[in-house]
Amino acid sequence: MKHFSQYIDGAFDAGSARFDSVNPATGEVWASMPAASAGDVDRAVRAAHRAFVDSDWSRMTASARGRLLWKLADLVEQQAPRLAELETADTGKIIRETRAQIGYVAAYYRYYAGIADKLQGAHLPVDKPDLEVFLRREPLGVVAAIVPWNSQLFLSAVKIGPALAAGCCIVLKASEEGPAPLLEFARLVHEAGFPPGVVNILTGFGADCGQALTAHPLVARIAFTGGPETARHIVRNSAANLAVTSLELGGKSPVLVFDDVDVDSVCNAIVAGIFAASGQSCVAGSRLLVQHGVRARLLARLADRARAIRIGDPADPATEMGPLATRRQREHIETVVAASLDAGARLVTGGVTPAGAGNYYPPTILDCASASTPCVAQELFGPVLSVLGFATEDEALRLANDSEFGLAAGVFTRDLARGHRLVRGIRAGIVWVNTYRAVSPIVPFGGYGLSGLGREGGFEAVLEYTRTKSVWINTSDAPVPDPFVMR
Ligand code: TXE
Repeated sequence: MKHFSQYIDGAFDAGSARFDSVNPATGEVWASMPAASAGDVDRAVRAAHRAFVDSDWSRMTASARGRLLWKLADLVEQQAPRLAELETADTGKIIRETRAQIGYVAAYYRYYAGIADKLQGAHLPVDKPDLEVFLRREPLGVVAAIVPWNSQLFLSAVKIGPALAAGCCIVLKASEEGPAPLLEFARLVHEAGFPPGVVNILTGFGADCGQALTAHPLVARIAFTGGPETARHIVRNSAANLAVTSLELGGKSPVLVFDDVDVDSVCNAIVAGIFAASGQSCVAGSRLLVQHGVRARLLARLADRARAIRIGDPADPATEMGPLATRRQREHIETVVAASLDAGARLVTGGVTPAGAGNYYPPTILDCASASTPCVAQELFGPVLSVLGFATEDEALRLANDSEFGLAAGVFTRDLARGHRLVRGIRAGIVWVNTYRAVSPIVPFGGYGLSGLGREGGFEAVLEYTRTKSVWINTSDAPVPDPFVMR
């Protein structure tokens, strides 16, 4: 049994209460985690506020901040195998994916390390004589970051990286599901040498820890990834501190496939889009929209490919798909799949929960006759692909936009003009054409509609952790004129 600590004000502590963490592949308790109380949250936010207002951090040059972030990136890279093992043990995400993703986490920290000393204000050519006006770009203050259980190291890098590059301090709440890699990451923050209070990492439950954090009066910025229901709660909660808030909330992303494509190559992209991370990914391409001419061929090919996926122990490098992170998540998927079959969907493959330990669920494809089938409308956050056919480009676009979400979309066609028309028409924050799932630190990430507010990744994400201050300087030696005479 492993024991993890939380990290507050530069020190590790066990927390006042604890809870057990279950390995999703075995169903066994393997680690004990701190459950942060409202008091722990208050301590962490006050430490972050002190660090922001008056500390080595608040006096540090932007270049020195960048160097610290760079050091953190190096440590993440050095410790990647250990962090990957912990993430696999605590979330069931397969070791191939955790290793690859943690390499990317280091790249995100490096990208933001480089931006720290490139944030600039501006000089404004104001329309008045004898006045110099410039804008200072200043950090917002204390950031409350909340992440869910999928990809915790990655989802926190896209918050911690820009927040620190901008000069903010941060209190991050890991999810109560699978927090081990983030609590271990806190050790790297410590080793990198960030002054106490600059980064605080807690884990605990939404109702007490999450609630106390997002309503804290000293919080100036909230960065959240999770479900839309929690997001609504957080936005209501933030009425207390009027914090600037960004929300990244998943999706029901469409993948549009036209008759002119190469079926084998598209098949690989679709499989990666929906079955990677067992479908527990905000950008999962979970709605396949396929033109009638290629529908039967593509479905047969996809079914063969899905059946060939090696499902098993997530810690085995040969495994291609692991369990779901929680039993609750699997039960939700079982319910929606059953309702979809009742509503007339045809089971192409999968759909049957295997016997035995662990939260396993097979790669599943449902061919649906109507957009109102439950699996087409709801985000399942699991390895379930819902398929709808279409005849024309207009129909494909209408179906693609028929969702309250709008995070990502894929378009597969060899017709360049059609590709561009669809890029313009699709309501989503990311559109991939003839590829799927590509990400980069340099490219913003975020959604339309219920997929959220704000952007993570890329340069503009750092600006969302800053505000401007307008400074007016009188350069004239003349006395200040009579205030009752307009000039
Ligand atoms: O998320 P929650 P869950 C979607 C996906 C999934 C559903 C629910 O469809 O099935 O959301 O997932 C914290 N105040 N996505 O239950 O509950 C909580 O402790 C403050 C999409 O995991 O939103 C955790 O740290 N915080 C998504 C975090 O919010 C609160 C990824 C997320 O939990 C809180 C995950 C409160 N009142 C789920 N209540 C994506 N964008 O990738 C809970 N939390």
